[in-house]
Amino acid sequence: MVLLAGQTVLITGASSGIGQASAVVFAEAGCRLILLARRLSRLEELAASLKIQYQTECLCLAADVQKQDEIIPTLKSLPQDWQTIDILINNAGLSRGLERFDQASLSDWEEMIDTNIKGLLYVTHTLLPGMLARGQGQIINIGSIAGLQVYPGGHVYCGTKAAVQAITEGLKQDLLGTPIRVSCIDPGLVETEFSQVRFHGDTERAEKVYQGLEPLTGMDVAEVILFCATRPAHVNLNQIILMPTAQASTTRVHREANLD
Ligand code: NDP
Ligand code: 8X3
Repeated sequence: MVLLAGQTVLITGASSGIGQASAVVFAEAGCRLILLARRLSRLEELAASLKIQYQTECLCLAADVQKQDEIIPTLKSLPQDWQTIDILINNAGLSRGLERFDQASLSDWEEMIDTNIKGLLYVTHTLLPGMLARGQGQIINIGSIAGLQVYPGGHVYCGTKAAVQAITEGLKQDLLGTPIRVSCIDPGLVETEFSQVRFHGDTERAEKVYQGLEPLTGMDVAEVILFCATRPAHVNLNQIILMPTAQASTTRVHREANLD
């Protein structure tokens, strides 16, 4: 296991769920953190609590990864002592809607494509040259089992996560011969704000997604991300798939009546 103390980790989508939990585990490991999302107040609250708990140095960045003219200048103008990014966690992402293809909304599709694919590309394209110049870096993309198995109503979300798979593999191919490592972590059901966002704030519908089973938590996924980041330099974990024990595929879930 490689110790990460003092390394700088940039986490997109750090204001909630898997990204927020990742901030906690990497703070505990002694890293300096760049926390990025649109909701700055959430990032600042997290940074304040990590400062108290682990004395973590954090830089909070309010930026929308969908907006090329916002995210790229933000990342290109990092303060001098934050420019050396050792680990990039491309986690910002979302699903919108679960309607049949012909009834789905074009703006939902655009938001998913712009965030999950284009956002990840903008961030990676901006930060990779620095990693290459320094001869050090690791890129950990958060895909999903949705990128491996399509489910009804999942057409575009699943498509964006299949793209994350392909982009990760493409990076791995193109970075052959460099020390830069690239991984894709593919979780199944994780209870975060994901379903609230998918159903546009319909809490009751969101809660039903996790009813009757014990889903993964953001922390379960964050610990796998940390495992991936702490392998020795010659070990690249290309892909890790994790699901709740009560899930067998995107469409097969075992639910118990007595579990909330
Ligand atoms: P959450 O909704 O809890 O968190 C999503 C994070 O992404 C938030 O911090 C949000 O911050 C950020 N984000 C969304 N859009 C943007 C944007 N345009 N610019 C910057 N940040 C953005 O969901 P999860 O933690 O569950 O999701 C994290 C990742 O995990 C996503 O890529 C998701 O697809 C993936 N995933 C989730 C699974 C699940 O079951 N929950 C399973 C498999 C994969 P803000 O709104 O403040 O900008
Ligand atoms: C999130 C998991 O199966 O709800 O990527 O799409 S799923």
